[in-house]
Amino acid sequence: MDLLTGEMNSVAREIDKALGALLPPVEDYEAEVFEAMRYALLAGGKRLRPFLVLASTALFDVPIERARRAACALECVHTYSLVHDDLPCMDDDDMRRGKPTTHKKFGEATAVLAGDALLTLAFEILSDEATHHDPKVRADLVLALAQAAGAHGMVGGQMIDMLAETTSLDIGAVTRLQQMKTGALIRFAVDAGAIMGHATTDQKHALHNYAYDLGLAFQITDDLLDVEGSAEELGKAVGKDDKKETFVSLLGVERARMQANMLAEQAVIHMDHFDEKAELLRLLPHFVINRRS
Ligand code: GRG
Repeated sequence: MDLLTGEMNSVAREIDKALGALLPPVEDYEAEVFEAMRYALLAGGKRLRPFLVLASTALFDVPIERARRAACALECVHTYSLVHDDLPCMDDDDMRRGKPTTHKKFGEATAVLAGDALLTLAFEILSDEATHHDPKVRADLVLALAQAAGAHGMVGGQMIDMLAETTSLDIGAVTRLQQMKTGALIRFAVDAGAIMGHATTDQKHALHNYAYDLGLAFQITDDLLDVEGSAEELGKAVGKDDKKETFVSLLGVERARMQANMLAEQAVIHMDHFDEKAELLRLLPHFVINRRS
């Protein structure tokens, strides 16, 4: 197993354990929603965003127990977005991470509540003193995640995505939509490193540019997988995007793949600002564009 795969597997195990401990135990009258949160959050997943938080905080030697909490908060928001995105009123999906979607298993109302509770749990984790002793750092993390997840970030991107079903978007609009819908949380991952590590302005810019290119490369690959991947490998339905413009519908398969490769190479170059501590961040873009799930 190569260095990156080994590290990603080990981060996934570590994050699963930490998330399990942060979730409320399944008891009392509200047990059903606790169980749905657990079901959605501990259903597998690549844990790519937590990995990015840990890799970017490691650049600044942030203590791992603090970094892990920020990583878990981000995964809670990501999982909430998947739970809500799968609902019948949005993408109406039956499978996610190789298992029935949360609303298929627990019903729509409980899935909505589980998503809401995961979103709010993220901010509870970040604002707890255990995440950082300095209240300014905690407030900066909360602000950055709220901005990434909210109306000018992921939620806004999802709104434009819904519009894309009835309106034809050009490449600029699709890029903006994806930078909001998928890119904003990826940017938060590296922002968390910069905030907790008190990065310099140059370091912040380098990390931001890295996340911008990585996020787009990730999304182009997602669009390619929607066309070329299999439901077995992806653990979810494929061909869901055939009614709206995507990078693949606008650029074609070959140009989309070339664009993803170019973005991945560019992302690696942004890491020239850092020493050997950025090795995992240098390896990640290659993984992102070659993934099969
Ligand atoms: C409902 C507010 C709200 C937002 C939903 C992110 C999103 C917005 C919807 C997800 C739909 C989707 C499939 C987007 C494409 C990119 C993406 C986020 C893929 C899933 O992320 P992975 O591949 O998933 O990291 P795992 O399961 O590995 O965590």
